Amino acid sequence: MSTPSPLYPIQNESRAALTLDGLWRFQFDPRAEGEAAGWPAGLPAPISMPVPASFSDFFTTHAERDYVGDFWYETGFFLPETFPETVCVRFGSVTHRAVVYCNGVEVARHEGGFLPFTADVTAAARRGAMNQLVVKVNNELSESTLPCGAQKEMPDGRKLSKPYFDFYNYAGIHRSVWLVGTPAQAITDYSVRYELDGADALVHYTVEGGGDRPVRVSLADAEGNTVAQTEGRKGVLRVKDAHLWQVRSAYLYRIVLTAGDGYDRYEEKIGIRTVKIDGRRILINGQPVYLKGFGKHEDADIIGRGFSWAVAKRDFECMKWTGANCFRTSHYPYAEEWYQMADEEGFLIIDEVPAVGMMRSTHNFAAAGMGQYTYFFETPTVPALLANHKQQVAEMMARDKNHASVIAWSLFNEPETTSEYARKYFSEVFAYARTLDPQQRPLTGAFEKNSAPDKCRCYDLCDMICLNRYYGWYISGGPEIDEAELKFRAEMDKWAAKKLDVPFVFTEFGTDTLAAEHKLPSVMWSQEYQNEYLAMNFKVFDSYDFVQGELVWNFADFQTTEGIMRVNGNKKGVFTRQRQPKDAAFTFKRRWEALPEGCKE
Ligand code: GCB
Repeated sequence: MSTPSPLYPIQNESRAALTLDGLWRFQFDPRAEGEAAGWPAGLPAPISMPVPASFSDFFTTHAERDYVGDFWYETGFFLPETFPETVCVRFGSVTHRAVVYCNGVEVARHEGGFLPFTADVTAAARRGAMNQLVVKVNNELSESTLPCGAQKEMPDGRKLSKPYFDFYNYAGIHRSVWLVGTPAQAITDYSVRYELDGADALVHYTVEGGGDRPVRVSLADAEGNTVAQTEGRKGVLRVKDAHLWQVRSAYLYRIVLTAGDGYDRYEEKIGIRTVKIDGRRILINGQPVYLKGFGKHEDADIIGRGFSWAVAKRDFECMKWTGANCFRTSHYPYAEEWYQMADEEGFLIIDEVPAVGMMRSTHNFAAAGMGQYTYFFETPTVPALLANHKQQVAEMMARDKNHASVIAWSLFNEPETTSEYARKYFSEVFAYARTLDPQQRPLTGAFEKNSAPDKCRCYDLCDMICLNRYYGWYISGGPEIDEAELKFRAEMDKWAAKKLDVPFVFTEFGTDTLAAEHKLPSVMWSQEYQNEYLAMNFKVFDSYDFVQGELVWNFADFQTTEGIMRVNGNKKGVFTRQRQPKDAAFTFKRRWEALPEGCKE
C-alpha cells in the first residue's frame, strides 16, 4: 500500500490521471441489506446517477429527495496495461461516509463528506481489462459526525434528516473521481513556507516520498523561465526580485518536484506571499488588508452540492463585480478547484472545517440568534467528536496548505462556547491545529451571539475573532432597527473595552430577502429592508477600528431543510440562487469599490 497523498491529480510522463466522472449506477438501500446481499460485487437493480452531484434534486418524490440511510454507486473503468505502477481511485469528496470496493474487494473507508480520500486499487484491479468500482455511501448525522445532527424515524419507518445546521443535508459523490497512476515510490506531498528578504523571497520547502532517490526542486515564473533550483528533500529557494502574489492581483510561479532521473515529477502553481496578524491588522506581504466578501455555500439548482466549474466561474465573476476580495468556505472545506481559482484570481479564503451544529437544537442558528442557550460538550459522544474534529482539521490542512489564497483556518462555526467543557474541547482542537500548518496561518472560528464578550470562554484561543451577528434581523428587526443598533453598539463597546489588540471580522450578518419583494416604507424580507439593515451595520462596523473585515451572509440564496423560518431555503443571498443580483449587490459594489484595499486606519 502506498502512503495516501493529498496532492491533486496531474498527468505527465510519470503520472496518469483519468476522470471517472459521468453517469454512474445508483441504488438506495433503505434496509441496509446491500452488504449481506452481495452488492459490493454489483448492484442488483440500479438506476442512473450523474457524478459529481448530490442525488437529491434529480428526484420527483419526497422519499427519494429526502432519503436518509445507505445508498450505493457503481461504475466501471478500464485499466490500461501501460498505466503507472501504483493505481488509486481518488474521490474529491463523498458525503458523509464511504466504503469503496474494487472488483468486490474492500479497498477504502472514509469518514467525513468534504475532504478527499484515495483507495489503492493496485492489487484489486486487473490491467488490460474492465474493472468494477462500487461505493457504499451513508448520509446519517449524529453528535459525533461533522457536521452534527440527528435523524427522526417516521411512522412508516422512513428516516428523516434533522441537521443541527441551516443547510440542506445534501449527499452523494459531490466532487470528481479520478483514476490516478503514479510510480510505486511517488512523491506524496510537499509544503512551502515564505519569507521576504528585501526584494527577494525565500521559499522554504519540504518534499515527501520518492523513496531514496535524489529530489530536485525548481521554480519557474509565469513565462516558464526557471528562476531558482536546488536539491534535497528540505531546503530553500531564493527568488530574486520576487513577483509577489497580491490580493486581487495574483501572480503564480510553478514549483516542479522531481525524484530520481525522470522517476517521478509533480508540479503545481504556487503564489509567494506572507500572512501575518500584527495587532489588530491582517497583513498580506506586510500590507494591511480589509476583508470584503461573502460567506458562501457549495449549493446550486439541480446539482445540489456537486462541484461544477460553471457555477464556480459565475460565482467568481459575481464576486469580482462586487469588489470583494475574500470568502469563507462556510461551513466545510470546498472542492479543491475553488481554491485553484482563488489562487488565480487573488482571492483570500478563510478555510473552514465542517464543525457546525455543535449546539443541541435543530434551529440552533435561530435559537442562538434569539439568545437561547444549550450546552453541547459535556456529553458522552464528545471523545469521538473530538477525534473526528482533529482528523478533519488535519485532512483539511494537509490538502489546502499550499494554496496562496488560504489565509486563515476556521475551526468551527457557532458552537456552544460558554461552558468549561467547551473551553477544554476547543483548547485541544486549537493546540492540535497549531502543530499542523507549516505556514502557521491564523486560527479562528465563527462565534454566534451567545459567545458574548462577558460569556464566551473560547475567543482568546483565536488569532482573529470572527463574529456572526444578526442585530436587525433575529434581534430587533424591522421597525425595531434603531434598538438593534443600540444593542449592537453595546456589545461592540464591551469588546472594545477588552482591548484585545486582535482583528475582528464579521463572518456573518444579513437579512432574508425575497428577490421579488418591494415595499415603501420597508418591511422585513423586502429588498428595501435588506439595504436599510446593511446601512445600519456598515455604520457600526465603521465605528470600531478593530473591525478588519465584513463577509456578508450569504453570497447567494441556498437550500435548507423545510421549516417555518425558511421559504424554500435561506434567502439571505446578495444574489439569488440563480446568481442574479438583488438590490443589495449594488450596495456592496458601491461600498467595496470605494473602500481602500488596506485596513481602515
Ligand atoms: C448562522 C449560521 C448560518 C445560517 C445563518 C442564518 O448563524 O452560521 O449557517 O444560515 O445564521 O441565516 O440564520
